[in-house]
Amino acid sequence: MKSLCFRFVALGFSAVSAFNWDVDVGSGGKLTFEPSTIAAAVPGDTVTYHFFAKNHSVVQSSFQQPCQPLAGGGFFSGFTPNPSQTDPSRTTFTITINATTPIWVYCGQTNGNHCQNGMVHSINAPSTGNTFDAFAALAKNAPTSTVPGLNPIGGLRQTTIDVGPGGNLTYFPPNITELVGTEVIYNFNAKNHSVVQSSFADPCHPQQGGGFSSGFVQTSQSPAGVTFSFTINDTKPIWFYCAQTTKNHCQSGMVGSINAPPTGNTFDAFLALALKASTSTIGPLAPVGGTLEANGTVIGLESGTVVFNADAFSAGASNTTETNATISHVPPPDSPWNPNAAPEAGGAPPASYNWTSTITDDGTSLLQYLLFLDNLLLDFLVEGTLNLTSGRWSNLYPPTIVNSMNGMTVQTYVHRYASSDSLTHYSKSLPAQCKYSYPIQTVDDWSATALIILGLETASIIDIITQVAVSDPWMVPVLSSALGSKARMSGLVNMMHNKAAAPAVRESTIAPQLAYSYLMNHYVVPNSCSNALPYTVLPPLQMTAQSTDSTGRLTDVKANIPSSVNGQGQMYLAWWGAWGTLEYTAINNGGASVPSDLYGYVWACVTNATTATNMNSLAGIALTAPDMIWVHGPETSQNSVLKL
Ligand SMILES: *[C@@H]1O[C@H](CO)[C@@H](O)[C@H](O)[C@H]1NC(C)=O
Ligand SMILES: *[C@@H]1O[C@H](CO)[C@@H](O)[C@H](O)[C@H]1NC(C)=O
Ligand SMILES: *[C@@H]1O[C@H](CO)[C@@H](O)[C@H](O)[C@H]1NC(C)=O
Ligand SMILES: *[C@@H]1O[C@H](CO)[C@@H](O)[C@H](O)[C@H]1NC(C)=O
Ligand SMILES: *[C@@H]1O[C@H](CO)[C@@H](O)[C@H](O)[C@H]1NC(C)=O
Ligand SMILES: *[C@@H]1O[C@H](CO)[C@@H](O)[C@H](O)[C@H]1NC(C)=O
Ligand SMILES: *[C@@H]1O[C@H](CO)[C@@H](O)[C@H](O)[C@H]1NC(C)=O
Ligand SMILES: *[C@@H]1O[C@H](CO)[C@@H](O)[C@H](O)[C@H]1NC(C)=O
Ligand SMILES: *[C@@H]1O[C@H](CO)[C@@H](O)[C@H](O)[C@H]1NC(C)=O
Ligand SMILES: *[C@@H]1O[C@H](CO)[C@@H](O)[C@H](O)[C@H]1NC(C)=O
Ligand SMILES: *[C@@H]1O[C@H](CO)[C@@H](O)[C@H](O)[C@H]1NC(C)=O
Ligand SMILES: CC(=O)N[C@H]1CO[C@H](CO)[C@@H](O)[C@@H]1O
Repeated sequence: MKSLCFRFVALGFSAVSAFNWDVDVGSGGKLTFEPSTIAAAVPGDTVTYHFFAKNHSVVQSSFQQPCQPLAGGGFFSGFTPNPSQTDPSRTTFTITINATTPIWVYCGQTNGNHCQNGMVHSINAPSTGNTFDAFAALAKNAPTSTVPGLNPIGGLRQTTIDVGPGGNLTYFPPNITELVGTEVIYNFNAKNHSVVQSSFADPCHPQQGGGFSSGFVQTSQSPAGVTFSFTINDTKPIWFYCAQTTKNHCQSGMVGSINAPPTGNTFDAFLALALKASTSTIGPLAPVGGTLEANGTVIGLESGTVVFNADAFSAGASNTTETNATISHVPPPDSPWNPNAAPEAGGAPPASYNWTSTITDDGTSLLQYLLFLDNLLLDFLVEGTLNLTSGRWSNLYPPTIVNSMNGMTVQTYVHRYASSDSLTHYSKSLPAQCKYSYPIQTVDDWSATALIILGLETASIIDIITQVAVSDPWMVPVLSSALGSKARMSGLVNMMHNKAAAPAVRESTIAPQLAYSYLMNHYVVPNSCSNALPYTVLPPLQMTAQSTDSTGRLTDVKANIPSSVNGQGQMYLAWWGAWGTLEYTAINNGGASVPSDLYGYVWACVTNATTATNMNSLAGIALTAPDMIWVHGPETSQNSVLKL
C-alpha cells in the first residue's frame, strides 16, 4: 500500500507530507527562539514560528550582518504582539525550506534590542566555521536592528478566528488587528453558522457590491475541521456577521471585525448597531471571496448559497447525503510526462504515434473532445483512488482491487497524452480545463459516477475509432489501447459497485455532443470553462424507475423533462442498443416503457421525432442530454451457464 501511495506522491497528485518544525518565539518572556537552531531541515520541510510575550518578529539575515534584513530579499513575519508568556498568539508565521544552505534569523524588535540581546536563530547552520555560536556572537555587537517594512514577506502569516466556540453566538476573538498579507482562517464549531462580510453601517446584511461569504456550515462537531479563509488585502476595516436567522445570530452579537479603528467606527459601535439590526440577509452566492475547506478538501462554488453539511461529509460510507467537492490533484494536460508513472501504468506513452503529415478537422475536434473527457475522468479517478489507497475508504476493498484501481488510474494519465501530445504536435489548441463537482460523499456515489463516466468514455472511444478509421487511421491503435484499459476498469468498478458486469454487446457508441451535454450538466462547475468545446449543451433529462415486472426487471421509467423542451409535439425516449441501433418509446403523462430487449446500463434521450436511425443523426434531433438507468438482465439465475 505504501508504495502505491508513494507513486501518487511522486506524480504530484497529492501533497508530499514533509516535516513541520515548530519554534517558540519569546515563550516565558525570554528573548529566545526555542529551539535556537534546527539541524537537517530538508527542502519541502516547513518551519512554523509561534509568538509569545512582548512584540516579536522573525526576520532573515545574512551570517555576517545578524540584525539586518538579508540583502536582496528574505523572509519577515511582521510584528506580532502577544501579552501572554504562556499562550501562543493565534497568529503564526510559516516558511518553507527550499535548500539545505544555512538560514540565519533574528527578532527585529528595537524596543529592548532583542537581536543584540541574543534573540537569534538558525536553520542548517554548519557545525564548524560559520556556526550558530559564531552568529550569536556577531549579533551581540551588531548595530541597531532594522526590518524590511511592515507586512509579512517570504512566508505565510496566518491567524485563526473561532466561529461559535463553546456553543456561544460569538466569534473569538471578535475583533483583531492584523497586517496586510495575513491569511485569516475561520474555524467552524457546532451549530449552523456562516461568515459574511457587511459594511459598518449596515450589520447583518451583505456588503453592497460583493464581499466574502462562507455559506452555512451545519455541524455537530467542535471543531468541525471546516474552515473558511481569505487573505487581508489592505488596511481598510473588515466587518462580518453570521447570517443564521434561526435565533438571530447577528442580532445576538455574532459579529466581528478586522482592523477596526480605535475611535469613531469602533468594533463596539458596530456591535451596538448589530444588536438593533433588522433580520439578517443570506448572501446570494457562497462560498465567495474565500475558500471553504473540510479537512483540506476544497468545497467548490455552487450556483446558489452553499449549505454545507459537515456531519454528512465526515460520516463517510454510511451516509448517503450527497456533497459535492472540487479538487484538483492532477497535473495539467500540457505538463511533461512524469516517468515515475511508467512502472505502475505498465509503460510510458508510445515513442511514436505514427502521426501522418496532417490531421483532419474532424480528427482534431474528436481529440479535443477526448481530452476534455480525459481531464474530467482523470480528476475524478485520482480523487477516488486517493481515498481508496490512503484516504477514508482505505479499508473498504481488498488490496487486489485497490492495487488494480491505482494502476488503471495511472494508465488513464498515460492515455491522456494520446490526445494532448497529438494536439500539441499538430499545433491545435487544447480545450480549456474545467472545475469539476461530483457526488463523492460515499464510495457508492463514487463508483456509480465512475461507471457513468467510464461508460461515456468507452462509448465515445468506440464512436471516435469508427470515425477516424477512415479519416485519420493512425489514431486507431492508440485509441484501441485506451479502450481496452477503460473496459477493464469498468469491469472492476462494476464489481466494486456490486453489479454484474454488463455483457459486452451492451457497449454502444455515443455521439460526442450528447456525452458532452451530460458531462457539462452533471460534473462541470457552471461557467468554470464555458467554451471548453464548441458544442451546444442540451438541457438535462432525469429518468427514474417507475414499475417493474414479476422478475424485478424495469419495465417503465418516469422521464423528467425540462419545461423548456415541452410543447413541441409528441415526445419520445430514444434508447440506444448495441452497435448504435435506436429504439423509440412514446412519453405519455411523463412515463415511457423500456424496450424489452435492452438491459444493463441503458441510455436514452428525448426527441420529438423518430426519424434518426443511428447515433450521429440522433445527435441532430436530440432535445435533451442523455441519461442512464440500470435495467436488470433477463436471467433467471445469476449463475446460469450458457449451454450451446
Ligand atoms: C510592535 O513593535 C513594532 C516595532 O517596534 C511597532 O511598530 C508596533 O507598534 C508594536 N505593536 C504594539 C501593539 O506594541
Ligand atoms: C522558498 O521559495 C519561495 C518561493 O520562491 C519563497 O517565497 C520563500 O521565501 C523561500 N523560502 C526561503 C526560506 O527562502
Ligand atoms: C461562552 O460564553 C460564556 C458566557 O459568556 C463564557 O463564560 C465562556 O467562556 C464562553 N465559551 C467560549 C468557549 O468562548
Ligand atoms: C476590540 O475592540 C475594542 C472596543 O472597540 C477595543 O478596545 C480593542 O482594542 C479592540 N481589539 C483589537 C485587537 O482590535
Ligand atoms: C442551516 O441554516 C440554513 C439557513 O438558515 C438553512 O437553510 C439550512 O437548512 C440549515 N441546515 C440544516 C442542516 O439545518
Ligand atoms: C481582496 O482583493 C480581491 C481582488 O481585488 C477581492 O476580490 C477580494 O474580495 C479582496 N478580499 C478582501 C478580504 O477584501
Ligand atoms: C447522515 O447525515 C444526515 C444529515 O446530517 C444525518 O441526519 C444522519 O444522521 C446521518 N446518518 C448517518 C448514518 O450518519
Ligand atoms: C475532519 O477530521 C477530523 C479528524 O479526523 C474528524 O473528526 C472530522 O469529522 C473531520 N471533519 C470533516 C468535516 O470531515
Ligand atoms: C504507420 O502508418 C502507416 C500508414 O498509415 C502504416 O502503413 C504503418 O503500418 C504504420 N506503422 C505502425 C507501426 O503502426
Ligand atoms: C451536486 O452536483 C450535482 C450535479 O451537478 C447536483 O445535481 C446536485 O444538486 C449537487 N448537490 C449539492 C448538495 O449541491
Ligand atoms: C420538434 O422540435 C424541433 C426542435 O425544437 C422543433 O423545431 C419542431 O417544431 C418540433 N416539432 C413539433 C411537431 O413540434
Ligand atoms: C472528499 C474527500 O474526503 N476526499 C479525500 C480523499 O482522500 C484524499 C487523500 O486522503 C483527501 O485529501 C481528500 O480530502
